Amino acid sequence: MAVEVCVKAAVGHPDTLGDCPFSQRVLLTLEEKKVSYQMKLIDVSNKPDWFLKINPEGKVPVFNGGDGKWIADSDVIVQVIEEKYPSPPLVTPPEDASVGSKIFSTFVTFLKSKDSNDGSEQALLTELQALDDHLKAHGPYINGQNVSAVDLSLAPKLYHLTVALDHFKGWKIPENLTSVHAYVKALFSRESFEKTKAAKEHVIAGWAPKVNP
Ligand SMILES: N[C@@H](CCC(=O)N[C@@H](CS)C(=O)NCC(=O)O)C(=O)O
Repeated sequence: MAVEVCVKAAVGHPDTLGDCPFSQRVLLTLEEKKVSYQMKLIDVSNKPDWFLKINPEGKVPVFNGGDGKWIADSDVIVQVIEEKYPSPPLVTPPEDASVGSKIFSTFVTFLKSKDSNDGSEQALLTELQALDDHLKAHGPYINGQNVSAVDLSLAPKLYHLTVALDHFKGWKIPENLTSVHAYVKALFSRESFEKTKAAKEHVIAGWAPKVNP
C-alpha cells in the first residue's frame, strides 16, 4: 500500500494545498527523503467522515506509512518517517533540537496584538536574535552544513511569519539579522519547500480570522 498523508486544504479551496505549517513539515520530510506519497487534502471546515474515523481528534497532518495504520501529530510522524526511511538522516542532535522553538508562539502573539507597547514585538525580536546568534556560530543550517529535522519544522513557521507579518503589519525581519535572512533564503529556495508551500494568499486567508476575529 502507498504512503499516504492527510494535509490541510486551502481555506475556501478544497482542491488546493493549504496553509498548515505542521502539514508542510511532514511533506518536507518526505520530499527531502525522496519518499513517494499520496496527498489527501482535508477541508478542515468540513471534515469528511472517513477522516474523522481515522483521526477522531480531527487535526492534520495524519500519516499512514503503507501499513494502513494512521498516525497523528507531526512530532510523532517525522520520527516514524525517520525510522522507516533513515536516508538521508535528518535527525537533529538534542542540543540543537529546541533552537527557534519559541519563534512561532511569539510570532502569533505579535501578529494578534493590537497594542504596540505590549512587548510582543520585542519578544519575537529576542527569539530571532537568538536564532541569528546560533546561525552565526553554527550555520548555515541549525545543525551546520546540512538541513535537519529542526529546520524542516521551522521553515514553514518562518514562511507564515514573513508572509503574515508583512501583510497584516507591514513588518519585516530586521536587515541586521543577516544570518536569519540567509537561512530563510536557503530554506525557501529548496526544491522541497517550493513544492510543498501554500500560496501566499492562502496563508493570509488562513490568518485573517485570527487577526481580526
Ligand atoms: N501538534 C499538531 C498540530 C496540528 C494542527 O494544529 N493542525 C491544525 C491545522 S495547522 C488543524 O488540524 N486544525 C483543524 C482543527 O483543529 O480542527 C501537529 O504538530 O501535528
